[in-house]
Amino acid sequence: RVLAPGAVHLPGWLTPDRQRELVTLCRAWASGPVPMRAVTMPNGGVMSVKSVSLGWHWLPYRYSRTADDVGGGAVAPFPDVLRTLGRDAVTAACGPEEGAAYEPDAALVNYYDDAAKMGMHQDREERLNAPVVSLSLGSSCVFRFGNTENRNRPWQDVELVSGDLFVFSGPSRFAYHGVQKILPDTAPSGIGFDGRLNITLRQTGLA
Ligand code: MD5
Ligand code: FE
Repeated sequence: RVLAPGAVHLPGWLTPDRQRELVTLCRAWASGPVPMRAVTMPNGGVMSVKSVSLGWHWLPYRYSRTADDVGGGAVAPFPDVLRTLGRDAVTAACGPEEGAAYEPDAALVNYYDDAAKMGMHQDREERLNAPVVSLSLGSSCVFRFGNTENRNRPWQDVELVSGDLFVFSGPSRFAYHGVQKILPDTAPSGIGFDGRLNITLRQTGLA
């Protein structure tokens, strides 16, 4: 479960009930003030992943309180349910002291259809090295956990399954990573949607 120092994978951390509760919440967040949509990158490419943000709006290479790519709507507030979930997740992965200190203020909900992927990248828009919490729902994926130097080898390919928690902290916080492929027809029965959802919690260090 520890892939590298600070990179902790806890399979099946979310109970089936908790998974369904989060799917319901994601559905509501996806139709909030800023709808879930594919982000356009500065080079004009459109991401195959669709996303919606809470707390701070994620845009390529920056955070904003407004969705400047889709008409400037105000981002929905960061919900208490995710603050608590984030502390519980960091406690489970890193211990109670790190868990209690965790103050996530941004959530990014990513939706992958069976054809969507995410290329190798670092999450560097945050000003702090607080942990990133990743929760997977729906179909499994092949997640590529790389190194902190570049997007090339060495990497480890890990299957992330519905209910899995992954926490990236300390020396693994700024590792390169990506989603290589979605594994069709792998969602637990009763999850209530096709494809994969990933919720990440972050502490931006912004005010
Ligand atoms: C996903 N999302 O499955 C992943 C899970 C993203 C993104 O990559 O940027 O939306 S989060 C994986 C992650 C986050 C922060 C650091 C590291 C991995 N890491 O150091 O490997 O949709
Ligand atoms: Fe990322």
